[in-house]
Amino acid sequence: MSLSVSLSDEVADALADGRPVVALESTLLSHGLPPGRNLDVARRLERIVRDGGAVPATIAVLDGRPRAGLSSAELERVCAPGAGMAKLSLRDLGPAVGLGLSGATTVASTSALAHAAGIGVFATGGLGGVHLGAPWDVSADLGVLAKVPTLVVSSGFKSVLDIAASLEVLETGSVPVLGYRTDAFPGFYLRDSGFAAPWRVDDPAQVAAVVTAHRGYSGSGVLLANPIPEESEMDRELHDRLLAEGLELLRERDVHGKEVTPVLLDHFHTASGGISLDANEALVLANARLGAEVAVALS
Ligand code: PSU
Ligand code: MN
Repeated sequence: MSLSVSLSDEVADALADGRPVVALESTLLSHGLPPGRNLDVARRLERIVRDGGAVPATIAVLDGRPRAGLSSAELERVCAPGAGMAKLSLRDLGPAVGLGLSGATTVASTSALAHAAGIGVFATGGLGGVHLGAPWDVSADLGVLAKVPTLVVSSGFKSVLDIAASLEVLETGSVPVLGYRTDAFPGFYLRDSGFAAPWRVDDPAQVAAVVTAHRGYSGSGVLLANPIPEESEMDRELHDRLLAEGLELLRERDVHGKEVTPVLLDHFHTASGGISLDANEALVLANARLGAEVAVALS
């Protein structure tokens, strides 16, 4: 895959020196979190990566140019309400670049751009997967994990998805799935999705050893599944009620395609009075911290 990516000086220098770098995505900022909250999360994500001894590389497409490592003003632009940032999965990069447009990158496109830039570790919130009640709606995140050798740190799949089916697709794609300090596969807002994690690792050195070994056998990515911090986990009953309402809302409003995930997340955030927003923020920050630890262990 040859995708050209413009690197900030800081990211370019770190990569040239072999210092640890962690990629961060922009769709969770522009489409997953409300304006006002998203910029603060974006800055805290970068700070937590730095505190962990790595360089953050937030990825987005600005004016037709994929970028890794954004300035403060560029981060503001990505998070600004009404900035017209499209949601760009991997298939949308060609059109956005060819037509000179701007947009935020999903797990799929961020993984691919990170790899093209030479960045091996990427931290996000929750992956896209197979949708509940719509088994033909399969996020491109899964196919890209099977093809691109990036280590993705997430809290599993977003809990609004069909977890069993999504895990099966990762098995088909030969993607190792590692539970971090847990035997249970995490469920985004919940620590336990109800499914087992295929493997367990207990520290960043073990993750680094697995990733290094895996690269000797396969060109696929690795999923490191980190459960939401205990104190931030959502109440399961509240979660299940919001999910049922959200799915009903999709039917009523006839929502399809790439709008499904943002509409569901927005329903959680508004109907929970911000509880799910605090949970989302806590889990993304925890994943960025773990991403930095693993990037340090790999470097
Ligand atoms: N993690 C979050 N919030 C998000 C996402 C991840 O905490 O909004 C985004 C990611 O960019 C992921 C996308 O790739 O949701 C999945 O969208 P879809 O289901 O349409 O593929
Ligand atoms: Mn979809």
